[in-house]
Amino acid sequence: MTIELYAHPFSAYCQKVLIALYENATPFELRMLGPGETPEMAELAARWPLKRFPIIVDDGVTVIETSIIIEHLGLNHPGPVRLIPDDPRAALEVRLMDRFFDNYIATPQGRIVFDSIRAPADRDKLGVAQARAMLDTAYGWLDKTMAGRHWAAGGTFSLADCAAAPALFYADWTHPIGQAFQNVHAYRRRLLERPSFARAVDEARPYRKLFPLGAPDRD
Ligand SMILES: N[C@@H](CCC(=O)N[C@@H](CS)C(=O)NCC(=O)O)C(=O)O
Repeated sequence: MTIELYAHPFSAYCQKVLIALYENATPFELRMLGPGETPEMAELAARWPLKRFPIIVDDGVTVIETSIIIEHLGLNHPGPVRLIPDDPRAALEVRLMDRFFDNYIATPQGRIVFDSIRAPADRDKLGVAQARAMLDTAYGWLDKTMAGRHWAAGGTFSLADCAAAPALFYADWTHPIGQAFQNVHAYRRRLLERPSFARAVDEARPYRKLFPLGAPDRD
């Protein structure tokens, strides 16, 4: 049975999974989410009441959470690109970097964007300031960590790079990466050149007007 992916092409976490699917040319059927209360949205809610996306349905089984989805794909639909190394210690480093990008880049980035679409009276000034400070600290740590590295966890493209690509892509739009962090800029450029991510970025271009802070005229 074909994998069903409930997703939207402009969503950062959906792009994380799309990269993994494109890396191994894994066949799937897109169940496009939104806008509004579509049947696909109702199916998502029925399968995962927290309604975070993407999810996949593989042979009738619902798989949630992007990192788990990518691990699931590696176990059940392996291809030539192994996104989790076989060596357990190397895999641990990949999982660490994946957590870093989700928790300390994508999460504060999302907090700033979601705050911007609230009514002015509901905005969280302190929360946004904390999110911006977290991004600056995370960029600084990443800049040191990436010195001498090509991909996030070393030599080969992995789950961590699937997480990094959309997270850094949108984070730089939301809270620009400082010029001092040249290793991060170079890594972000490498990610944009990776065909799997370049494809996800291209497919999302028609939706750039949805970016609440105004998409910059680049990338
Ligand atoms: N930890 C989740 C995060 C997924 C997530 O937050 N997805 C966003 C779309 S990029 C979402 O569902 N947003 C809707 C919402 O927050 O209500 C994962 O890795 O799958």
